[in-house]
Amino acid sequence: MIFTISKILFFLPLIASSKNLTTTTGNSTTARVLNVRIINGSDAYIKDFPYIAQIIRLSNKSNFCGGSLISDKTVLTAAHCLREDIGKNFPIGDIKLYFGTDKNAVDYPNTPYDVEKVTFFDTHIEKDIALIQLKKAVPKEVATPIQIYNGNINESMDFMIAGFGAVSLTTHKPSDYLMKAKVDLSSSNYCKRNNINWVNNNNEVICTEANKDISVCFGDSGGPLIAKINGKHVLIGVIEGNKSTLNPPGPSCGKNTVTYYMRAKYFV
Ligand SMILES: *[C@@H]1O[C@H](CO)[C@@H](O)[C@H](O)[C@H]1NC(C)=O
Ligand SMILES: *[C@@H]1O[C@H](CO)[C@@H](O)[C@H](O)[C@H]1NC(C)=O
Ligand SMILES: *[C@@H]1O[C@H](CO)[C@@H](O)[C@H](O)[C@H]1NC(C)=O
Ligand SMILES: *[C@@H]1O[C@H](CO)[C@@H](O)[C@H](O)[C@H]1NC(C)=O
Ligand SMILES: *[C@@H]1O[C@H](CO)[C@@H](O)[C@H](O)[C@H]1NC(C)=O
Ligand SMILES: CC(=O)N[C@H]1CO[C@H](CO)[C@@H](O)[C@@H]1O
Repeated sequence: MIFTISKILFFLPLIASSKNLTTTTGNSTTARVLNVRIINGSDAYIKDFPYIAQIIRLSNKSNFCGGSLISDKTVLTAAHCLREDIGKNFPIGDIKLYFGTDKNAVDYPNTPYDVEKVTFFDTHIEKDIALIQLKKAVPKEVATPIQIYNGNINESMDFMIAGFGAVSLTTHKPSDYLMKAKVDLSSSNYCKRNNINWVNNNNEVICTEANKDISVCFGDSGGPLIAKINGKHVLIGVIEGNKSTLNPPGPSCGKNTVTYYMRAKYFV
């Protein structure tokens, strides 16, 4: 099931549907090889994305959203991962975070981390970015934080997204394994047309478009938009939502879509 359109969002958030826990079979080696139905992304390994957080809601056993560890006790994610609407937060006790694994923690749970508090950044308009303070620190052996990039960004940089997002256009099921895909910054008319909050890519909202047939809308909401600078990952933004560029609208994932992100440096 896909989340309904939030009042302020002009596109559909990338929240993953819940998974049927009883239907997962096989061992990880076998499953990993077979799990190649992702929308043109590729397998990602935890050693390359050691800051990845999985956000799971206990009440509906759903790998709901992604996030990025930015200090040993702090995770950056999307606001719509933590609330239905302004003032209607999901209960903190219902949210658990998992680190240090590229397997979907719904099926392969390791140590859960509890939420101490959440912080939002709304001003006169709603901002789809939030911080989670954890009750206890994540040890270095489990996960290492990613640094937020403070410089300007441009189209010649290498950008990537990673997450456990939907694995096909027809099912909204999350992936069993962490996946990644390259994305390209865009400043096309579609970026403005689909989101009035987009100004340019060195502002609060960033826009990317599908590179050829590679899906740009592949990660869960809340997950990272990463740049690779001199081989090192830096955090640029938080995955917010995707939208079809076709008229009438086609699928909002894969070809002919734009994806929006909230730029981390303006908030943290
Ligand atoms: C999980 O439950 C909440 C209500 O507590 C609901 O808003 C949300 O859509 C559910 N998610 C899924 C994937 O079922
Ligand atoms: C979930 O699993 C149960 C038991 O195998 C099955 O009856 C049900 O149809 C499944 N539901 C979905 C949505 O796959
Ligand atoms: C698990 O994977 C191993 C190694 O590939 C294989 O030998 C074994 O048969 C698999 N077990 C199951 C239950 O699929
Ligand atoms: C793009 O940004 C990178 C990293 O800051 C910088 O090295 C490069 O010179 C910039 N390129 C352009 C065309 O501005
Ligand atoms: C995935 O890539 C293939 C081959 O380039 C393309 O035909 C297909 O449309 C792509 N899938 C999506 C959902 O964009
Ligand atoms: C990967 C992903 O979650 N893509 C989503 C983009 O938005 C549409 C509309 O909500 C979903 O159908 C896709 O699953």
